Amino acid sequence: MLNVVLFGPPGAGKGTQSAFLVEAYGFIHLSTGDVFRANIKGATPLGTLAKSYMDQGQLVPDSVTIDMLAAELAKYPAAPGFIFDGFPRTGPQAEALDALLSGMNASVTAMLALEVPETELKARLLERGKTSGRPDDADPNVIQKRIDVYNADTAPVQHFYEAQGKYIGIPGVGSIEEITQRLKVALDTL
Ligand code: B4P
Repeated sequence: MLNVVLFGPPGAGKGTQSAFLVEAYGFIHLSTGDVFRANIKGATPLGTLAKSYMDQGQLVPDSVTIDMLAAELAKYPAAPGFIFDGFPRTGPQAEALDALLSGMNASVTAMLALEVPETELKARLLERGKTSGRPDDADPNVIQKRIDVYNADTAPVQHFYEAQGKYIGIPGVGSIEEITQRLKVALDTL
């Protein structure tokens, strides 16, 4: 069972690439951003809480995010493998994921990290903001905040997986198809 963390800054293409990898490998796709947005759409208490952080470009608190991820994982006791998109984003989330998978007699196989320069990230997110209806893509200040939070809180998670020999960097600039191909080459070595 392959369990892959797809990592990278906001706008790196995690959600975009996950869709192709699910199609090719049959992973269960768990995107914390998607679950939060579904809760916002459904006007649940979790959605109201998450929105107050997401609209400011902040991370949703660890306790809330970890409990939500645990509940999502529990829905798939017989999964063929997971692709984690947007999780973990902090050290405590990375530790929680190891513990949760260990409880399922499983582990993270690898972290595939999409590497994209900041100028490209900003351009992609602003472009998506024209049509996505996502408040966190519409405001350049919020985009900058998301990138700053990534650099401060999320980028260090790379070291957690490097220490386990599980980090694989993937150049994330190029056509969407080219990047899918790079990810598949990396996955096929696992
Ligand atoms: P996410 O939903 O994870 O979103 P993201 O970081 O914006 O995006 P992603 O990298 O998936 O970008 P995409 O493929 O869409 O997070 C949103 C918010 O939720 C966070 O800021 C946080 O508040 C909260 N949250 C989520 N998880 C959390 C957690 N674990 N803990 C705490 N809070 C959490 O690509 C972006 C754009 O680029 C698209 O328009 C796409 O078409 C384009 N694009 C993709 N690949 C391209 C390419 N190769 N060339 C050109 N454009 C490309």
